[in-house]
Amino acid sequence: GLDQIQLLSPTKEDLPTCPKTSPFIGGPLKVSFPLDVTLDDIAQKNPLVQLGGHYQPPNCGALHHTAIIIPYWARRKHLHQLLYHLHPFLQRQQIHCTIYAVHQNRARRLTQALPRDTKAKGGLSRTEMARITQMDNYTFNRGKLLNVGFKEDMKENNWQCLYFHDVDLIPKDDCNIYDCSAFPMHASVAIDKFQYELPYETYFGGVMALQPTHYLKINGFPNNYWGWGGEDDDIASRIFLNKMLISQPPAVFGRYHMMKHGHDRGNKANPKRFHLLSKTHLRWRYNRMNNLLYSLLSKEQTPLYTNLTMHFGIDY
Ligand code: UD2
Ligand code: MN
Repeated sequence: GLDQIQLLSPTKEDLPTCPKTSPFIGGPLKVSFPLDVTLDDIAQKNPLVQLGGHYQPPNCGALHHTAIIIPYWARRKHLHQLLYHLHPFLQRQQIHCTIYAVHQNRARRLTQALPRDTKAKGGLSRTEMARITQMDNYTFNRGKLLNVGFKEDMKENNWQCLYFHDVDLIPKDDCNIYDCSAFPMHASVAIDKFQYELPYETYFGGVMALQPTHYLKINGFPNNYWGWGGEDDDIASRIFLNKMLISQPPAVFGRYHMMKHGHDRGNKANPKRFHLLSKTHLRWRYNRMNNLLYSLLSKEQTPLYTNLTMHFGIDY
């Protein structure tokens, strides 16, 4: 209600609320990529974006309060291109928002830093080795990054809507409004890489939007998917297990361009993902946001986004 909005934007209380449909949104977008765009260029083009990548419409009280959470690791070019497109897009939608890049600190492989004589003494057992490999923080963990993103940005603001957003997806239509609906939403339903179709029916990868209540109901995201794949299907299962449905924007609006990329180092397909997925119904209550082990190494407010860097511990 109105009280909540005033609480979220205390300085805007005498402004009229923004119209239901922003007058600035157009239709389909031509997505093109300027060469070598720098953060300074983007900041100059978006003078109303405040430190930390924060924005609220200057002339009306926003109807939507959305945090954008981007799991991120060594994709600087993609991040810059995404910021270049996303900031003006969100401004045209008159959304009050902050963009957070949740960055996994990539430690030097501990296995390389082991004392020289480890091998001489007979080496490590396979289990010890596996434990260390996980602990070295080298393998990417998208579920966990998203959990940290949720926890940290809710400390800053009472966000009503959370967009969990792959760094390489650019929205291609202004009518894909970045607000939330009654059910968790899968926004990236039509990606050019998949010929603008869902690759399979319960597919939930790319960009998803949840209200905090949805997130809490499903106990957050899984922390135990290391490497590529499966965590998005796990999240979809959690939603169904909690008797919610997944909503979608109309396919003509939910169009995205995926920037080209190969498989990243440290994000190999996780061979355990099918096994883990078969256990979601048993484990979703325990593997969750509450037993999330991490330390926040830094929180940096840059002109276009808030950067959260964390180091992971192991949890199960
Ligand atoms: C698909 C899903 C994605 C996720 C993933 C499996 C789509 C459109 N997306 O992505 O949501 O479920 O499968 O884990 O289907 N990242 C980095 N640095 C890395 C590795 C990953 O920043 O080194 C981040 C980045 O935001 C990236 C995301 O993780 O977009 C997903 O990784 P991906 O793009 O390599 O995998 P993809 O496209 O198969
Ligand atoms: Mn991708």
